[in-house]
Amino acid sequence: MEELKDIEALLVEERTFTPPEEFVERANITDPGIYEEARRDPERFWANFAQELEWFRPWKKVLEWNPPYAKWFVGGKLNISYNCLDRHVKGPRKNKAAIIWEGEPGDTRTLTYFELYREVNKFANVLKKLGVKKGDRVAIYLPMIPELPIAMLACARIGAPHSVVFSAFSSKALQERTEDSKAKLLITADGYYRGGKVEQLKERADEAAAACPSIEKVVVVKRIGREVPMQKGRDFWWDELMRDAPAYCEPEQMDSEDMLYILYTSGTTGKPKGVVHTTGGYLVGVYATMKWIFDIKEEDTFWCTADIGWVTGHSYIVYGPLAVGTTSLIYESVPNYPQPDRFWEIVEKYSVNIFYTAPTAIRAFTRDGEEWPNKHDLSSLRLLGSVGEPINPEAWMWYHRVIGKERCPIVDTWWQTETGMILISPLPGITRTKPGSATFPFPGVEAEIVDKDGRPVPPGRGGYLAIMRPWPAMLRTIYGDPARYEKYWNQVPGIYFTGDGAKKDEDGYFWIVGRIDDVINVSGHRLSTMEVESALVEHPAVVEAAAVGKSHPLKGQALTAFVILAPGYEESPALVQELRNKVAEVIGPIAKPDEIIFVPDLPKTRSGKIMRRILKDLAERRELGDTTTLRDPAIVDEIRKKMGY
Ligand code: 7RM
Repeated sequence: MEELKDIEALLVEERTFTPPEEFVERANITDPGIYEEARRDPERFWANFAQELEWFRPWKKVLEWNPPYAKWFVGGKLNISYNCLDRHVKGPRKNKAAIIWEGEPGDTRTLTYFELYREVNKFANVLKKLGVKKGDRVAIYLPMIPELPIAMLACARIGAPHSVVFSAFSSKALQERTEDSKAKLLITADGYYRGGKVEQLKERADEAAAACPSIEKVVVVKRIGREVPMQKGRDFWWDELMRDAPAYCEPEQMDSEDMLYILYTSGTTGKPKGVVHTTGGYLVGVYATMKWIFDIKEEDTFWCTADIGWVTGHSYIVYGPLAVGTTSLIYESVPNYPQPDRFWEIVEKYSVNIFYTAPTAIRAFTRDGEEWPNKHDLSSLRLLGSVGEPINPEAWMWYHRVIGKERCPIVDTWWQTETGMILISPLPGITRTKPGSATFPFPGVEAEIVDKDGRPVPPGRGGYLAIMRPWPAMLRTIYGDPARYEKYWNQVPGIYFTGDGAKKDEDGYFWIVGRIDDVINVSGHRLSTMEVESALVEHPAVVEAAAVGKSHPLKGQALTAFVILAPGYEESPALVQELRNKVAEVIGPIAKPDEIIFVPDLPKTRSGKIMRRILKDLAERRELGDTTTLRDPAIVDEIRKKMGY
């Protein structure tokens, strides 16, 4: 409970910002009465959104709740690709831009709804021809190119759950996820651009495919046009397959509860969890939040800067934006290539109206200086969003002033891979915001700050962030591991424990502090310290390792690893490099520890449990908490001296 004390100590921000009048005048939702209305009848509230979508067969029951298992829109039949494409192609959005894409070198592609519809239909036929059937899993290891959403929507069209693996993850990470999902097809590319360099994606994909017997075929997109190894009979070029694919593929009539996708996310153990999302509830959840939180208007261009390899990209680059029929911008690469104003150049070039990014990016921009955004016309922007980690009030104020020119509301949106949709956020036409607070649960969502017994704690007190009733886009299980799913709900039966610590202030605003478990958040990327530890011990020089998160001014959190060396190994800068590279190889470069500290032993309790709280104090170089329960308290002093504080 020590972490919960820190939460209470958090400063309360006094500044508040009311939605600007000209924003409220046109906002999609402005009646605060909606919160009460949704509370009185949440099922009707969600059903109203569901009615705006197209169902092949209507649902019989909105919610069936047998804790911890929920079914939404029971008996309903629909197809999410039909709702994202066919529904729009039938009307005036037919030739509206669905996707505007910009590559790192500055090449661009625009796909109208009709063009995207045709590509998705064709690729759905390609999948069928390659033997993919309803229920088969498809692994997608693609960079941020239009073929990624095309592949996802094609899978959804034929009812084959996709498992997208972030393209910056290593081949081992891809392998581990593919072994778990037992995907039969893998879709990848010849490479992609990152900071002026070409990433050799195909080679990484090959390593994983060679180790995964479930993979029968591999489809390769030409992004770069470089020579890559192609295995005869197994590997096929995307463009060649597409050439003679029929232009129409009948959408599969999916049950509301049929699986849409698996997305792996870090938990507290070394093994990532395959979060399972289904069709009907997920679509309703992302559709509703798109409409009300991002206040989408017909003429808007919406840009979410996340990678589609993370849930933010699934819900708010692909499914949410296309469900509401907006124009979704996709950019291939990093914010600072070739210069720190790349994002602002893109906002100006395409006249972006709604911009959704992560605090880590905002903090980097504040460092680069105001001159970069100030070079560009940002007057098209009308709404800003933040996601992935707590936004510190200073970054919030900078975002508000320098990017939003004090006219754009900011929506700080709290959610998780597991929640599928935003659950806590301002409604930009209603909510008076406070910098650093995600404000209130979305209507129909019941969130609380509770103690370990699930009892709400008074305002100002730190506690666990919990969701008190099911919501439509919630995860349905962990793929192949229902026990791990049940854990979310086991602490107090029927209550979903998020793993985050938070508090409410006197006005009922939610302040989310971050994880209270061993999950950390590096630059908005969710990682498990256990995964990093198991990567380190794969190196022969390492006997034991413990990794903890420490606060970092740009990344939010960074990793410090404490390592016990095997006999015969000496510490050296070269070894530090080797260990960092090992982590990059096993997980990906984002997981490299900032700091590796070689120690003779780790602080352990008498029962041999590593005391992470003390390691965190050490990593932060602060006063150490109680060390009396340690088996060998002297070890801590030794480590501290070594760290020079
Ligand atoms: C969408 C996403 C989830 C974890 C979550 C939090 C943290 C996300 C916010 C936030 C404070 C926010 N999915 N988090 N958004 N913390 N304010 N607005 O990030 O599964 O990758 O991570 O991220 O700790 O539990 S995720």
